[in-house]
Amino acid sequence: MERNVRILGAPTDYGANRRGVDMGPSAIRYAGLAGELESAGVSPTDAGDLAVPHHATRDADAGAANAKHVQEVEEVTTSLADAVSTALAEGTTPLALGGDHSIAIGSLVGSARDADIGVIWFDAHGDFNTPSTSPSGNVHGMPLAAALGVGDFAGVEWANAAGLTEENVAIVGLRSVDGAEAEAIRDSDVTVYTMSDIDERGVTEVTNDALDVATDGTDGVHVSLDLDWLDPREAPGVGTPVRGGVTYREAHAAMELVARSEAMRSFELVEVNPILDEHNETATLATELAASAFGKRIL
Ligand code: Z70
Ligand code: MN
Ligand code: MN
Ligand code: MN
Repeated sequence: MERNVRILGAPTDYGANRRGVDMGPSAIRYAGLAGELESAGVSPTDAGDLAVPHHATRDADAGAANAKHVQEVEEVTTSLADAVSTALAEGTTPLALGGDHSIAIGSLVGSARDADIGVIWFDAHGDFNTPSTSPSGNVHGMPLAAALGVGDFAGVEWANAAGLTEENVAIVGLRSVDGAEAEAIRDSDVTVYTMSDIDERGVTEVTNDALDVATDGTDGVHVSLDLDWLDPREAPGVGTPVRGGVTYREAHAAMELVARSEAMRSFELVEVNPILDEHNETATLATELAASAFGKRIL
């Protein structure tokens, strides 16, 4: 049976420190997302964009210094969580378009509302800060900790993902982590594969191990793809580029393994920043990687 994919735009930059990622959903659509998904043999329906409060209507310094715009993040992620869980209940696969990575709180809460899920977090960053550890106060550096209820996020109902536990979370491609954040990751039961692991063992073996972690005893996997997972040479249009990321080929290989596992129940593409991009190539790459994740074949 053909898989139906529901595209959910979340044009927000409230979790990030710079403007531009709020235009990600437009750029990804303009790059040809729907056509790429069709070429992967899935049937996409675009549900449009979620309502995001306009910057002009909000205090520029809203939120605490260690959790900037947290109220706006709560508003956006709460509506995304509802849209994701509704999409799943209606038999479709939600594909959320960021926006900054804070939207993952909504994807995870929604995907784990009525199921036990695992997560594969393809990212240069750990996104495991809490307001107490964050050097920036940007919530896009916190979504994994938030969904897992780590530290300050313990018992924060809007942010905690019910059917998600640390044992089923794998971070892949880590190469930039803050001091106290690293400590929190080490103290957790999350599994981490750094870029060194990919260097030593190859992206195929690492991704298969990550899939084992995320599928162990779960009903399905949420795949969170931060485009800064890739090397900035391949993906220049991101807010926080970090040298030494995966190549074009490695990224496709990983997404093809995701497709082959048939375990993906929800997906997101985040941190595309069209203002910093070159000829929309990062958005285009995002659409091609989505096609690979949904099973696009050459023959
Ligand atoms: C840093 C912080 C981050 C994404 C940057 C950066 C976090 N650790 N996450 N870009 N996606 O501010 O917490
Ligand atoms: Mn991220
Ligand atoms: Mn990142
Ligand atoms: Mn479990």
